[in-house]
Amino acid sequence: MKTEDYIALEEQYGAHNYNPLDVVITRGEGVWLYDAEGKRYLDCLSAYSAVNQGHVHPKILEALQTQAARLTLTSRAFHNDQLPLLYKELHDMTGYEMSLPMNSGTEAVETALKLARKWAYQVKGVPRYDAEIITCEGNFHGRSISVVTFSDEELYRNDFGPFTPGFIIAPYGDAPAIEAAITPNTAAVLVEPIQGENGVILPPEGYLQRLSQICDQHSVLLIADEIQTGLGRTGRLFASEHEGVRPDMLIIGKALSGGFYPVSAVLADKAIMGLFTPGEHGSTFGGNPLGAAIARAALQVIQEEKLIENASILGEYFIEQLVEIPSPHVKEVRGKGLMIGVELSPEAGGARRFAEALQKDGILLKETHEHVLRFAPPLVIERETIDWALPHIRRALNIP
Ligand code: IF1
Repeated sequence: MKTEDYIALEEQYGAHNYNPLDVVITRGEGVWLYDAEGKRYLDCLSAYSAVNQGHVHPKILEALQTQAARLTLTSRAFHNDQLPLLYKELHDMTGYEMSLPMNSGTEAVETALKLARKWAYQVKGVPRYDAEIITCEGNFHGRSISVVTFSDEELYRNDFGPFTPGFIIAPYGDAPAIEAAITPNTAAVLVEPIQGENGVILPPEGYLQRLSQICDQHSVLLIADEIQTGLGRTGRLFASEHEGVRPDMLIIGKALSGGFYPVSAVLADKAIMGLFTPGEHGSTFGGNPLGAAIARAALQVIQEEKLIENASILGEYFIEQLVEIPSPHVKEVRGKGLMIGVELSPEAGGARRFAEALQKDGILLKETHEHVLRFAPPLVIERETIDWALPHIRRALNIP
């Protein structure tokens, strides 16, 4: 079958909840993707940072194959021999005393919201059910009805009401605005250290630190959604570390499985995580042995192949090189590590056509919020590959 044949099937039989580029990917290896005609592309999206370890990483594949041949799912009615090891390895790697495994990032976000509300009632003494959670303008935390409740992107909310009460939206990057939104009923502040979907928006220096101080002063939990920024993407294990902040709850997903399987988790210390009692929360696949074995291998790859350092060094290099590219269309280049956004001016006519120009030159990425090209290759990328890409990016950024 050819590209157009696959696309025709999708057009006829699939829900149209996405508008993908006209490319059909059939194979991935490291930073490279191959389409139905065998054309090679540099992946600069990494499945929104789920493939930090590179496509089909052999060590993670081996862990999947070995575990899948032994045991995939038992339900949490019984223990299994992989989850306890993942718990311990997450503790050793992140320093958090406990974790709760889920599947999608949205489920982990919902888990953190439930836990924050429980903490508000049982520890802070907020009257039931008056707990409030403050979120930020421009946020993206997933697609469930409660989570899109606090999105300010109409596209994500349209026709999905009625919505869930108890959420407040405050400007992003503005710590005093968060403090002003705090009431005696505030349970938590939920924040992305860098807003990915909103166009790789970095808050002002010291923002997270200020947020952490404000939360401590007002007995409010700080929850960091590091589903996209975490696990090396910004050149540190967690983006929160750039400011020396240790959130009360930290949410991870995506690269936790290296893109092989949906695995997410909420990290917290016992004083918070210990509030969950048996039966109060869970999911069929949450903590299953196959996902746990895959996550263990995915975390080992990040450490053994020094992907965090690579993201830091090559992210700095990539940004420096992108800043040097002369282009009438570029308004700003910004990012941290290998989480990079190139914002185009409104006169450039939208980032989609530049993404299509890059696709022709063998580079795949996604525009976001109309005017931003997001460059987020797998963290295994090498300098030579960036050097290969730069002339193509220069050409694409100079189309008329
Ligand atoms: C889509 C966006 C990115 C996330 C953060 C939670 C989740 C995500 C910071 C939920 C998921 C994905 C979802 C996917 C596209 C992609 C995305 F464009 F939607 F916003 F990355 F920016 N927190 N992001 O980035 O995790 O339930 O998806 O596992 O929905 O189109 P999930």
